[in-house]
Amino acid sequence: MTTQRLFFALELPAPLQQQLVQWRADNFAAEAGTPVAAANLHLTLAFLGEVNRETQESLQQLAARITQPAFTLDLDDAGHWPRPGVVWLGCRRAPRGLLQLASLLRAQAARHGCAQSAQPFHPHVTLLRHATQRIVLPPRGFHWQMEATRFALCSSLFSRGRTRYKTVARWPLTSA
Ligand code: 2AM
Repeated sequence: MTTQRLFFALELPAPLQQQLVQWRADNFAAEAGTPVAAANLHLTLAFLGEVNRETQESLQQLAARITQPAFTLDLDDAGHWPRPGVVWLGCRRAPRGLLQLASLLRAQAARHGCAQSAQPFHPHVTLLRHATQRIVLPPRGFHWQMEATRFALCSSLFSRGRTRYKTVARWPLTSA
């Protein structure tokens, strides 16, 4: 049976992706790690792994029934996880709406056999991969704000040495 590697995510608006790429170039040395392509910058809500068509359709139906309010996300934190080699941007205070949405999607995924990490959910946008050496993080004071008005199901494809993310479906969050 054919499967796709899928995850639920918040997409970042293209202008924000460009701002983050510029900030990354200004603040990290080229040898710090492998930069994630601008179009691939996103915040994962729930990772599903390899999913067959039937499971995908069930999870899409459940996603379409979610009624959660839109929320504001402040990207004002950064960190380095040396073991997976990830440099990330995140929020000092994750909005409750984000945590609720991720928690719901992760629970639905788990009920459909998509194993969820035992680690607590730490919302983040991965900026660099293969960042296993010591990293000097930029001083605090950076801050980007975005309105999360929708969420998406994305697929991850690896071909010709590159990872590409493609949006499979999107659903709106309700306006306040
Ligand atoms: P990362 O950015 O922290 O690596 C697509 O691969 C997205 O799913 C990425 O945002 C990635 O998170 C996340 N992801 C990949 N494998 C994962 C896993 N085993 N558990 C949780 N998230 C994962």
